[in-house]
Amino acid sequence: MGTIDYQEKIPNNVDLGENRRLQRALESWQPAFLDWWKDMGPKGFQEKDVYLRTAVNVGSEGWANFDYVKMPDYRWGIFLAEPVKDRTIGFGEHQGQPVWQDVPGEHRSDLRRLIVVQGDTEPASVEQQRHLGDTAPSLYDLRNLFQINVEEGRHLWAMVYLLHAHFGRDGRDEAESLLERRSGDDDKPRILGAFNEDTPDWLSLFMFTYFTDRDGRFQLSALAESGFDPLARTCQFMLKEEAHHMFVGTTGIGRVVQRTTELMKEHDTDDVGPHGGISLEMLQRYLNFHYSVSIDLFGGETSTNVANYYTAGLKGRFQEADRDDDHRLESSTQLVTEVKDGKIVESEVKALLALNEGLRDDYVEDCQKGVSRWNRTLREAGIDFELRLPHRGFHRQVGTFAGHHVTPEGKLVDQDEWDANLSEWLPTDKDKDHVASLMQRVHEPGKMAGWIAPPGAGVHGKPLDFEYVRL
Ligand code: BYC
Repeated sequence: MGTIDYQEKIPNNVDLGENRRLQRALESWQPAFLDWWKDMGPKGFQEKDVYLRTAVNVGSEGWANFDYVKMPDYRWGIFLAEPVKDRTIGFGEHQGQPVWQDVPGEHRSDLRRLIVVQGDTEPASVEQQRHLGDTAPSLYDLRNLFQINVEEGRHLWAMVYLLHAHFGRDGRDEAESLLERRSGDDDKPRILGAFNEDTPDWLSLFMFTYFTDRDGRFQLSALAESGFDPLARTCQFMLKEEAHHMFVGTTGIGRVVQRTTELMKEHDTDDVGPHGGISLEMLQRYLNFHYSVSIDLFGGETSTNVANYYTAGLKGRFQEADRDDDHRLESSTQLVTEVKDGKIVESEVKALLALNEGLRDDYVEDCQKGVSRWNRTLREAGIDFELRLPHRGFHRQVGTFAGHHVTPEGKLVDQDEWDANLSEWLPTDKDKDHVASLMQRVHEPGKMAGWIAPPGAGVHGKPLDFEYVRL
């Protein structure tokens, strides 16, 4: 496995040097990317040394090299997982045929759309998180934030490479637009809903990395099955980095739960707010919000778009190869939950149309694992409270539930009942003010803010009081 040449302007394992036209296109995009990073990347800290992981090759040894780097000097490279010899398309009407190394003309616009939607989320998340460095609860957390940010930047590079290498002029235009849209902007917002929401505090960041990055895991896994091999291989490598982002979410929320239980016991109260903590009820409201905007990211319960993507061999299912069926789904059906005539019902639909819902099912099951783990912490502390994923119809903006009011327990209610209970279900202004009041920066190595417990271990075998960012 070749080590990436770090003297090159754009480190890569795609033989960029052999393709002068492509190299020039990417080199001309690079300054625009750096300008965007300067304007929209992490605010402050750009001149500081951060203990970061950088990919130097895609092998098991080389993809995680740790050292101090200043963020603007991070080498955003283009890395595809190693090709699988004689790989064939695993599903849809082209099943069994060799994978494509070039974009098939008839699937060009669908593929471009999928790549653009994926690419758009990456800079969006960096924009959403850009102010969080100011209020990091520890140096360890600050470093993790920056690790995520540089890697989301690299994931943008990954999609821009595909656009430049395979979509000609249109691809170059799309790559420019990826740097022009802005999270939350009224005139030129990011494409998907969750990526226009605020991430104003670290509780939101942990929820985002638990729930929204996990959508990334499932979407990338579905694209990693693609018959368009460069997309599949790109996503396979991105998934390795994605695991760390979800780890930050899982352990971040776990540490908040831990600290809350300590404060509850110490002060013999559920109301830990006055003691500098985040109550379990408040945590549940944040969870309800982030879960609901994240399950919206899977699209409608039934979708002809997704049926077309699947049949064409562009986007598969999570762990497609492990599924014991015909991988064409032309005659199978599936039950989906829908709102019909004012009721929540199960309807049988063609399985092909229900693939978004199928991916959402896999996602929901995975989300539950962390929730169960946090509940174990509560049980072990003798606390009679369970965190829960709300019903999937709760607070939805996309699909069958949009425009309906569904309680976290799954009951359809009218506007009045919804309004009367909203402050129990979603973060209130008071909650947000309280969480904001806790966000005080802690920059002394090894020290933690009072609302969160320390992590179980440091990064890459380093101790907790290691100077993860040299301030
Ligand atoms: N917000 O036919 P439908 C990540 C649109 S996260 C706004 O049901 P489809 C990351 C939809 O585009 C992973 N609009 O949708 C995480 C369609 O519009 P058009 C990102 C939405 O096409 C953290 C219309 O509504 N990757 O990597 O079946 C940090 C009809 O909908 C939304 C991908 O998403 C929404 N939530 O499925 C950093 C993979 N949902 O076409 C990174 C690529 C739907 O009528 N994308 N719409 O104009 C896809 O596979 C699909 O585009 C979607 C939508 C699953 C998103």
